[in-house]
Amino acid sequence: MKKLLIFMIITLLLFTACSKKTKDTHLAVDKDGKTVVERYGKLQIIGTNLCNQAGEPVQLRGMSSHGLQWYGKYANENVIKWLRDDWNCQLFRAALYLREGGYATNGALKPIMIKSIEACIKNGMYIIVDWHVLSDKDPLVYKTKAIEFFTEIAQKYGSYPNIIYEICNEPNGKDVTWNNNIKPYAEEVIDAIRQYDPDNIIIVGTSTWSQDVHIAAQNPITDQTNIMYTLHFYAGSHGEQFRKRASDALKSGLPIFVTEWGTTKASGDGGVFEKETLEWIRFLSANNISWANWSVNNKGEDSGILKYNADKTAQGGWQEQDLSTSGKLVRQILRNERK
Ligand code: IDC
Repeated sequence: MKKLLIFMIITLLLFTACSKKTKDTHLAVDKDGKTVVERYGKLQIIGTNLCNQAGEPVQLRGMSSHGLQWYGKYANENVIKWLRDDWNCQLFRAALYLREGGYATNGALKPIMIKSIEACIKNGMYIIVDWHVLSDKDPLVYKTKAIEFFTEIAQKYGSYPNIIYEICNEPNGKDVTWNNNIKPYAEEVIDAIRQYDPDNIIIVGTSTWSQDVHIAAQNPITDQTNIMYTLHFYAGSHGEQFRKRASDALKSGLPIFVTEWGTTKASGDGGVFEKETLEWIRFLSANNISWANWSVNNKGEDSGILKYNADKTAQGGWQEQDLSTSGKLVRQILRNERK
């Protein structure tokens, strides 16, 4: 009888400890008011896992901005705080395009990036500083600019645990390969960052719009720590084949971060694929893969979280009727209301 009682007490204690852990998971701010950065601190990679300062695996989830040159108005403190408090976002990704009116020709976008970084630091969120290689295809095209930019960011903010560098969003084009273009670019940019920031996480894009983690896995970056690799998917266009790639890459030792995914087709439009989205979400959770959803805008495209023209002043405080179908679904996922 006594043994049974002891057994029951131990089981109860273990259960309470475990459920506490589960409850804390995915909270942007916990019940004691502690932000995710206060709880997790400096991130690190152990094996293929993104881990907190204490070495425990964590999964971070949040929203990506749209291109800062178009919807940079949402990259402000009110919206970021709203995403933390109402959407339960632990991270924000600020997408600095180079082309299409981006940073290559518009230096005024840097202060918007800085504003996003400072808002995340103030609100205890992680921030992905995204160098949005896309229509430029080959990251080497803007290598010098990238080194200059990331050196400055690392110098100013490298001592904050909040910063995550994404040095190359989606290299693409048949002549743009991991071995000849992306890896050499990444090695130089990483060296530049590491002069000032020895340890925050750096995420490297992969070829074919960050779909080729299997290729990066064959020739990963060595002699560096806290490096991750990007896999992007859009639930209406990519499914099982990509999940298999991700599983295989993890098995071969490659740490993966889904820095961008959408509920729609790869065009960012074409309807919301709820069932396929939830399949992905379960896969990402089961594998502790962190993610950011594309994106915060009111352009009227299906992957945008706001309805066309909602919240024109970009201050957050959105009500249900302001949100698009994708916005409602992603908010529920982030709030742990859908799994
Ligand atoms: C798309 C935007 C769209 C914009 C276009 C410009 O949703 O409004 O006109 O960029 O290039 C990506 C890219 C991301 C794309 C997104 C959807 O990283 O920049 O945004 N996507 O097409 N990769 C796969 C899909």
